[in-house]
Amino acid sequence: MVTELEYKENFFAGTRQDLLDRIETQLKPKRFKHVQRVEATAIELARENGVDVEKASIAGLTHDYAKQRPDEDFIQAIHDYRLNPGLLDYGNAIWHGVVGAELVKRELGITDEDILNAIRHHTTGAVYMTPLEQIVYMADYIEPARDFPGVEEARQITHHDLATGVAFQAKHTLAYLVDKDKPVYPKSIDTYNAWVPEHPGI
Ligand code: DGI
Ligand code: FE
Ligand code: FE
Repeated sequence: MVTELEYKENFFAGTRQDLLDRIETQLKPKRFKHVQRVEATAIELARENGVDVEKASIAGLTHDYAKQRPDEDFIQAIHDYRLNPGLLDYGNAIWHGVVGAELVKRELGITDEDILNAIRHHTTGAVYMTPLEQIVYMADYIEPARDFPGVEEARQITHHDLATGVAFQAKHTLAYLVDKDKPVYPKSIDTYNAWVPEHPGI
């Protein structure tokens, strides 16, 4: 049970309830519930894959911390923290992870790079992802309220083999973006190239 989880390590200076309270101030109720479902799924995947459950909890809860911030906050952060100025060509869909991780670091005091990278890469994936990064990327995609054609297959594949799940999402998200004439962030294409040819037929 998630509610019984106590933070024993020092990835966040406070209890899980303290972290929940901080996140609740940032998110509308629907999004706040989403991050708790992502946390629960991430914990499940962490247990299945021998990954630190506390890190999975913190990364799951914080992955969309910045999702509801105004664009100006992200633009300011890109300048203040000297992030790649090319990021300015994108929008909230990309910023809330990549730039959001910097806000999590500064505002919540979470400095573990594995957790921060899990936040950074949760939307686009990355060429190299640690097991924790793969878990957050997948938990966001298959949490129980997700409902899109193929989600059940995605769940089965992911619980059977995490890396194959990553390839499945990279492929289907890219196909979705192309179908909808949406701009594709180069990192999403890099993720596709790194993961999909290695897992043909998914
Ligand atoms: O924040 P969530 O909604 O929980 O989930 P998310 O951060 O994975 O965002 C999912 C959306 O992001 C989904 O509609 C696809 C979109 N997305 C993923 N990669 C890219 C992208 N959108 C654009 N424009 N470009 C990308 O490369
Ligand atoms: Fe997100
Ligand atoms: Fe999310």
